[in-house]
Amino acid sequence: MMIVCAVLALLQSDAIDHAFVYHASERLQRVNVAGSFNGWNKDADAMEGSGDGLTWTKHLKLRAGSYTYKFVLNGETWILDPKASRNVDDGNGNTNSQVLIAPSTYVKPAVKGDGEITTSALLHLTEVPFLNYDRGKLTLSLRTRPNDIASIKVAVDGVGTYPLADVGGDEFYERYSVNVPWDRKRDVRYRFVLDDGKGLMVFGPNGLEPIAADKGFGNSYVVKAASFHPFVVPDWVEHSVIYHIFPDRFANGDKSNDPPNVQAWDSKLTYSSYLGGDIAGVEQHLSYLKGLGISAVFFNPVFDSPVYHRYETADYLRIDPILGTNDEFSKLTHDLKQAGIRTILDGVFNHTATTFAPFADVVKNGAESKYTSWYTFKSFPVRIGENPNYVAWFNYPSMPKVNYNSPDARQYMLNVPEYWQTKAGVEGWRLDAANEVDPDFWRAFRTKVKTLDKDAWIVGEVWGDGTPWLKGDQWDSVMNYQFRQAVLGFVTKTGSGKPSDLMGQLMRVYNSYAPQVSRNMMNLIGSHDTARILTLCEGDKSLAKLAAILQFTWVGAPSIYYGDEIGMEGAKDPDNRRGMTWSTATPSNEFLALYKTLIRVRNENLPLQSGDPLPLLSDDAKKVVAFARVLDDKADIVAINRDDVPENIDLNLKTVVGIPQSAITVEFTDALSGKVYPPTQSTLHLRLAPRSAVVLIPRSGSSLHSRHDMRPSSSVDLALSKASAHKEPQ
Ligand SMILES: [Ca+2]
Ligand SMILES: [Ca+2]
Repeated sequence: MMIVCAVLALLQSDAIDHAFVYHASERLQRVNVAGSFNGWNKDADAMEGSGDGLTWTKHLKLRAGSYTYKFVLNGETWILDPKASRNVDDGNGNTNSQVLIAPSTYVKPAVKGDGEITTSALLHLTEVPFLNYDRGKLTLSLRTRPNDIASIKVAVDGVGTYPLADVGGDEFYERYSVNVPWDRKRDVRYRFVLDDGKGLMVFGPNGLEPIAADKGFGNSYVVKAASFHPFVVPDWVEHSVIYHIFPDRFANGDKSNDPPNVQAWDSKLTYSSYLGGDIAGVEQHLSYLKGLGISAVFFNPVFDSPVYHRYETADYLRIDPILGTNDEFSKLTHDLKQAGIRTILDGVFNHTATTFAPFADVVKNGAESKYTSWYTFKSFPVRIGENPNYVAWFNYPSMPKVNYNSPDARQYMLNVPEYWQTKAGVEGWRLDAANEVDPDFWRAFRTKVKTLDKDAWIVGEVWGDGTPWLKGDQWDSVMNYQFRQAVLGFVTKTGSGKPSDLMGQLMRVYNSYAPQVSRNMMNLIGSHDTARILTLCEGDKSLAKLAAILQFTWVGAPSIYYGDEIGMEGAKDPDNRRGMTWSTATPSNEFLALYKTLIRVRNENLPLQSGDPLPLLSDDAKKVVAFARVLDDKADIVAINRDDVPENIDLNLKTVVGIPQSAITVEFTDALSGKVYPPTQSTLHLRLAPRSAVVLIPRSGSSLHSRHDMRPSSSVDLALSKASAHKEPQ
């Protein structure tokens, strides 16, 4: 309890009063401010108007950070702040005003070695992401003010002292981090030792103290081996490639189960079109899925529902008859499993359909129903229609929100994973609108799912930061829309196209989670909720391909939205949900060829699945980005030229901290072109065609050192001289 209070005090000390002010040119009835701090809710923060209705002000307590916002005039007109210091593109073509809230303690500039440390910025918690256990190492991190402290070490009682490395940050906070080997058998007692030029200071749970004031190994954090529970995520995910199927639109394998209002497969879509896709259709394309090399399928909802997208569930224990039967589905999942493909289902637990039996019972019996506690009714009888008299998702009358304070509702929903994991061997759940459901329900859900199958995967739908749910008690992963945002910013014509933006955002997202969670991310470049990648690239195939290359080489499990692998186009919903164009899924399809290569390359190379990311180059002038994926003594190297002209780059790998020397002095093969790069002692010369990439894979047994062992030294000299005389690849 005390620890919790201390943490709260620390976090609250960050809250800063900020006044949003808007000067109107004509009298307004009301003005609100909506932004990233209130979920873009246009009604949440009403501004206070002056008597003449011209000047509007709202004070908000915000934690230090960067926020985007707009003003909403008279409840309907969204405008930028005319006095904003900066307006920023959100990557989807929308521009918002941005405000940076600096902590109040930042008035004096930070300087390294001046003896002054901004204590309000110092933060360490004995939980993710400040403390994490992964692959035999304990990672300890400290948050500080940027450019403030000359050196930081962590002293581990009885073990030693380790220097922390700067692992990145933002305008306000820098993160320093170190890996300490830990066998999880002994307790770990540690504290941070800060040197800023006026004697060593100790930072621990009691705050910052001069080291002289410290008795013994006091003011230390303790991790008890016996009670420590590492955040373990299913290991198979990082080794997987996911294929995302929208059931009504993938393939119609059984015309006999089509709904009466079914449309032609290639017809223009509305928000209520049925095309008749079904389980038989997936079954009939099993060899296609297997041929792609994917290892998991994520299905959008498959349960009985009154709507084609099935995000309104009428029966959680029944496959929609338009798709097939429970037994057909169970046969499919087992056939998939036979082909090495796991099944992930879409769980819509936030709300139900109004035809779901418990809700329908309340509609019929009103206050007398035994199901009234399953939802939040404001009055009876139930009124389904505009402004319903019950809590509903976004106030949509067709989506009444489940009340998880009801033990009966909770019990029923917890039975759902049990049924499908047992019946059909389902191995993962994607949770719809997951950030809106009571976290207590997710904790119970996790316990249930993992008790049935400790390797089952739980991935939440969150479009932004997923850290609140990714500390080990709720989910394993999120749909990584932040990854998509970074990629779009790089490849689309409306994005900045800057390698430094791409790498900065990718690393920021990577660092915000525990490494095992980042490797477990569901990395997508499109979904049923977004326009397709090729359309966002305005039909420019080379740019869409670069997005795919990033998806398959960055940290996290790639998730292919059906049809992206054959270059399908589609603007936002409903156009992004077209029927799969099977006629174009041919060997001559250039996207299909690339995707198959990328899937194979990823499947065959462990560093691409499990390696740590290491930025190598972000050259904004050349528009070239390069990074490595380092695993043990191996490093795969990816370089991408976003520019319209060829670029030459030199990667001086020897100077990069974090790449083992043995991973540099090897022969590399570009997995995309097959071109071989002979071993070099330090610098890799690359000539990159316009809008192209190389994915360099070390050839096993090709290192200079292993050659040295086997051959006379002159061979090594020859290899070296070849490397130094090596002409740029054409
Ligand atoms: Ca300082
Ligand atoms: Ca059908």
